[in-house]
Amino acid sequence: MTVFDHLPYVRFGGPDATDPLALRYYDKDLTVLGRRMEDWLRPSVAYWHSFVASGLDPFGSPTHERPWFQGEPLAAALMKADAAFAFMERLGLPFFCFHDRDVAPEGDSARQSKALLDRVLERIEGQMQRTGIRLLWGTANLFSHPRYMAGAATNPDPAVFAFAAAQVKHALEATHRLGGRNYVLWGGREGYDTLLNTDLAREDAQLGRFMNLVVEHKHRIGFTGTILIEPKPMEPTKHQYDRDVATVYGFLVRHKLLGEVKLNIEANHATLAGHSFEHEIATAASLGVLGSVDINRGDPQNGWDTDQFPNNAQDLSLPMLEVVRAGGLGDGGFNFDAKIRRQSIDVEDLLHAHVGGVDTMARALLIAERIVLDGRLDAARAERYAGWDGGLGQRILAGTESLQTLAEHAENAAPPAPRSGRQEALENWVARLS
Ligand code: XLS
Ligand code: NI
Ligand code: NI
Repeated sequence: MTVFDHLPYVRFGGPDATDPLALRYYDKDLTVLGRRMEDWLRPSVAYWHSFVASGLDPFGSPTHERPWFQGEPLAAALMKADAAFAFMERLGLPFFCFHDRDVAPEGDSARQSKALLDRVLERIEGQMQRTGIRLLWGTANLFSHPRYMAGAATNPDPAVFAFAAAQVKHALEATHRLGGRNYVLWGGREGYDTLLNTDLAREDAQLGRFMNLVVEHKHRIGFTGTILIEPKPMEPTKHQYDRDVATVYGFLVRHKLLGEVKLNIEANHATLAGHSFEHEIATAASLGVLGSVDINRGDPQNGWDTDQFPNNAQDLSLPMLEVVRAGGLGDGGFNFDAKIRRQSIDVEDLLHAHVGGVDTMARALLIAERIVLDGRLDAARAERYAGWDGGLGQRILAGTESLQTLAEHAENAAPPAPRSGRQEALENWVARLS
């Protein structure tokens, strides 16, 4: 018996359904632009937010009661695993994601922590086989324990680096064992709180070495999934080194990791970095490093990572359009890095949250489909750049023109006529298709 057993199995009911827990738009087998909806979205439940978060905030105690929050830690972890799969089975999404410390307790030593993790993995493996739910990605929690307060890979103490390396080795092997499709590195504490005590050059070198060690180990064990870095500009540190997509891209180039590592882009992290979510997805796609997405939303009035479930399909349609333009996420997916609010204390609230979230993504995908099928947006963009497809544009890009020849061209030609960017007309097209 688990606390989720009384919840209903979520079904597709269509837009006119009256059951509040029926899906209106997420019809997993529906063909959208030649692909099943589920294969576009590859939605995933985040173990930490759904089964570990307690409603604790900086001002107050936990508000969510779960039986596995108490008792002997290993027994509690096994109970949590059974409950998590009972919930996910009822929800019916294909994937989940976890940190090592979400699923298993930390032991007194690195060795004991690994043994505890292995013990819980057996249970999770059984549950995965029973339910058919797959692992989108695994990761290591290198930010909660006090040993990581000054960073994991970027810690001033190499002994902490070694501890983090052991943890990532175990978590990567656990991900491999469960058939995970990706492994995520989120550098929560890889940054600084003050420059007064921080050596930026050293910390960059340490982080680059760490990422290379992870990639080497991936190949050593034959893990075929993708290693992903998840950018975030701040919180918990004042400044995080993996600030945004462009910054991480520079890091990958600097440390020769291009082609080995892609990015996991989170909606709320994009906005914290001062970008739109669609900007971060489009940037990653244009640089060839789009890997996966952590889907959530922030709150425009709160300047932190509120990790709420998405509920606005129109907002999400432009990020979704960028994913569709990129041809999808490949082995990645949309992981609900989102949690229910502190006052949402009924277990049903967790199901409402996911049903609404996945329906919002489905609606956004359907809007993106209409935009693509309509074709005017892509046609307008292609037309805007048409000059670069032949003649002068192609010669410039091919490197056969010089400043000298271009100056001669400009001096002999009529001045170019400005053309409208047509933003309002394009916005109207999009709005009418939404
Ligand atoms: C926190 C991050 C975290 C990562 C996984 O802000 O989003 O949840 O996705 O460590
Ligand atoms: Ni995330
Ligand atoms: Ni986040």
